[in-house]
Amino acid sequence: MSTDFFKDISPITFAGADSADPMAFHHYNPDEMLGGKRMEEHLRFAVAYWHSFAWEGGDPFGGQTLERPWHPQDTMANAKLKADAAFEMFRILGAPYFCFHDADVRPEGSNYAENTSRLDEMTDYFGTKMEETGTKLLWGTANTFSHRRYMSGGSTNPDPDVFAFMAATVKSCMDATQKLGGENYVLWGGREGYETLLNTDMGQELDHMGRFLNMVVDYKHKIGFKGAILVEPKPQEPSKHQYDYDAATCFGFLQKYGLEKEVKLNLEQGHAILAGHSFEHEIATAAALGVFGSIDMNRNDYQSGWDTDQFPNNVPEVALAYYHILKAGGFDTGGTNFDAKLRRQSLDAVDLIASHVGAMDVCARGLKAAHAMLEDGGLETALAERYAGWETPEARAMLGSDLGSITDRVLAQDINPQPRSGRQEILENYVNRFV
Ligand code: XUL
Ligand code: CO
Repeated sequence: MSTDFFKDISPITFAGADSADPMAFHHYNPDEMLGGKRMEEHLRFAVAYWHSFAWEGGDPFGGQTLERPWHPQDTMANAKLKADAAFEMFRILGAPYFCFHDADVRPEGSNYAENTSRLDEMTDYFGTKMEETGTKLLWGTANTFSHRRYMSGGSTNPDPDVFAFMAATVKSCMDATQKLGGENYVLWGGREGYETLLNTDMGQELDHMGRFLNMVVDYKHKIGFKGAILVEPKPQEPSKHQYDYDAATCFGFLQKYGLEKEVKLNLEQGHAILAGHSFEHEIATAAALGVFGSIDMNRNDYQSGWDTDQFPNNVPEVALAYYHILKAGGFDTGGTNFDAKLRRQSLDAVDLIASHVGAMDVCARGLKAAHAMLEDGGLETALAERYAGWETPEARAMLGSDLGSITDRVLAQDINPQPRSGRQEILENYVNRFV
């Protein structure tokens, strides 16, 4: 089936930085080589099905603003129409990947069996579309947070029947992801947290969540899924206290439940900011701990203080994020997912395309700046100089010694360190040359 939803919009092509055409790429040139790798392969863009096709424009004060030919989203016929439009958009953008939750792609059924048979039917429909268009699946995931059954959590729910329903739902989504050749499987624990300790046994909830994640990893190996299992940290919202607060918290959790070699992280810019971190801090933390996986490249509004899921538009921020990704060796199975939605007044098909075009350009600019900084090596040289003292045999030997021997050396050599400038402003000025 084809739709006429995007009928007046031609495929987006690279027109260069001097072009004023709003429906062209000015920086994203998929074939441009950066360090022996095509830009497309560096960035690995993905469109989030939920925000771009399932979200209807509601906010806490008002309902639907977006009117789409596939509304209302309660029939399989409309689910297929939505899929037709989605794959049409992936083609127009030249986006190599997409991501989806079960609930985005199929109408809610009356029970688990109906949900699963609908998901299976849509999985087959996607399979055909993916073959036709060449679009690939970056990751699949289950929505175990929107339905009222999950209001007190999924794997952390006090009701074991909810745990069971959620576990079976995740299994069905892992099966769908496997069938479609997905390169990762993501778990965002939207309701895995609590509102008040007055009604919460935190230790028991964490143990259940750890046990559940072990089951996910076991099932991955059982079905021979080759992709990565990724957990997505977020500090607040919807639960007041989320167990997957940030990258460091997630790592501690993974380690406690023996999963730090099996599970990596999908980091989101907006979630990093909500946790009081910069995005590059979260990326560098995950990389240092060996659990960096993939990113959701959507920002929040800095004034509103909640998760507004806006398309990225800040090149210096994006550049530092890609700098740390490149430094960590770039993406393996991960990629750049736009978990971003339009503003609710952006009603038209053209808005949906333009938002992604702009975001892809911002990321391309950031990537180019990051690559140029790495090639130039200025930041790495400054780091090497700052830590040069640790290259001496004496300093290295100290790490293998003990407090008593260190004290003897301090006394014998009268070690009396003098502070040295951290050069922060000079380094900030350096970065500014590239962005
Ligand atoms: C929610 C969020 C999710 C995950 C996938 O804030 O980011 O959409 O990316 O469930
Ligand atoms: Co996300």
